[in-house]
Amino acid sequence: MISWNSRPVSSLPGGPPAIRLWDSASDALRNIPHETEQGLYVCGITPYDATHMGHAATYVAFDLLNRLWRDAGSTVNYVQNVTDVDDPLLERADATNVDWMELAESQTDLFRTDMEALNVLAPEHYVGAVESIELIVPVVESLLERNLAYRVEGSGSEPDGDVYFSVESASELTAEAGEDAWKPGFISHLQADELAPIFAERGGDPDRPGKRNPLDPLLWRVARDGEPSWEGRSLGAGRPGWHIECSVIALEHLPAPFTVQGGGSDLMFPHHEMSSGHAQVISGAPLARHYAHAGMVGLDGEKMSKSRGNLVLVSALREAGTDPAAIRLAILANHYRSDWSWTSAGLADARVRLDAWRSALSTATVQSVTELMGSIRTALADDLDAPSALAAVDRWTVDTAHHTGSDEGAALAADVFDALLGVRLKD
Ligand code: 5CA
Ligand code: ZN
Repeated sequence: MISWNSRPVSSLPGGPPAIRLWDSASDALRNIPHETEQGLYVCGITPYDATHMGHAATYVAFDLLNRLWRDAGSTVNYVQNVTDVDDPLLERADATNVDWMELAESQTDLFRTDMEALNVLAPEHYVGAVESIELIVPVVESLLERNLAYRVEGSGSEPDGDVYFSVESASELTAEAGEDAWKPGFISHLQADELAPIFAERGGDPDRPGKRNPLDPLLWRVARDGEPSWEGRSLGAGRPGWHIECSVIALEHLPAPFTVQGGGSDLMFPHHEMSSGHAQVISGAPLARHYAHAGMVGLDGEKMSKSRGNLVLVSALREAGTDPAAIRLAILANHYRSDWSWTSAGLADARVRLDAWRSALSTATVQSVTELMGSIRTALADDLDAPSALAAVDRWTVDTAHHTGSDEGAALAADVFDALLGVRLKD
């Protein structure tokens, strides 16, 4: 699938200190060792109501990591998927009486435009679920052959043949991996009795008759009338489950284990736990070394989501004339791991801040900007602490207010804000 266009990133003198990032699986800050190539997989959108501020915040968070790694001299292999066929997308298409493919294409297009406007660097590989089905089918066949998956008989209106992943068989197989043994709960740290209700809320079907374990997730859904389906060789016609999509796409483009698997905190369980479980039994290695999650963005105290209908869309703000750099600054004023609410006051503060930064360019000297660059790098290397980085820039605008700036200072400042924070002060 085509991705979007990234603006070129200027390379800056020097580089950041050692990078630390919160790892949800170990529930601790962990050093990310320097590597010539870093691998990043961030779960992409299900394209039916893009791009709300929660999506935007998650992709801006991982964009900071991408930019910081590049600043450290690494190349970054960034992979992102598009869940361009799944139940919620089909349900929305049905409810609004539009063709599901047109809905997916138009929403993916809108997302690309929003990402470009927000100056989010494009992934190296932007991959749809539909275009990956031919890779997914043999993987599910092999899981069946290895008894890590099984077919469920039909009951009621459900046909025979849906394929499920056995969490128990996968846990047993990986048990000898010691610390790396896989089991549900390893990222989310949810207790055993909390898993099934959350699984049900997030697309799982714990009560489906015939399953060996309520938490077993769907790998292949055989064709139903009125639903799209694809040729599935020995699986029969159907479509893939959600988690296997991300496992197969990640393994196709990244070596296991790659550096960071990312997404919003709503994906820890079941999505990231199941997709890494699939990947671990497929490849024999854990999927990633770190699991990083962005907090949930709400509106007036509620999680922002399509189902609640309380969305603030990037495209609507852009159409109303909002500078995308101000949207980005409003996001960056919150630490990526915190849950926070989008407010018009936050956006108004970001506009004031952006104006102040723009005015300060005329007072920038190479020396003051070089010091500021060090502070921004230190803040970002400490678990992507953007609010501290923004505070350092604010202090710099005040401290240098009476300086006589230089063209070189102004150019360096613009490059620093763009390369490290993705905030463009000039076009
Ligand atoms: N297609 C799947 C991932 S494979 C999916 O979750 N799609 S999504 O459109 O629902 O979300 C896209 C990304 O935005 C995910 O990383 C998700 O965790 C994140 N996200 C969704 N809602 C919010 C929110 N309210 N706040 C922050 N991030 C969010
Ligand atoms: Zn995913």
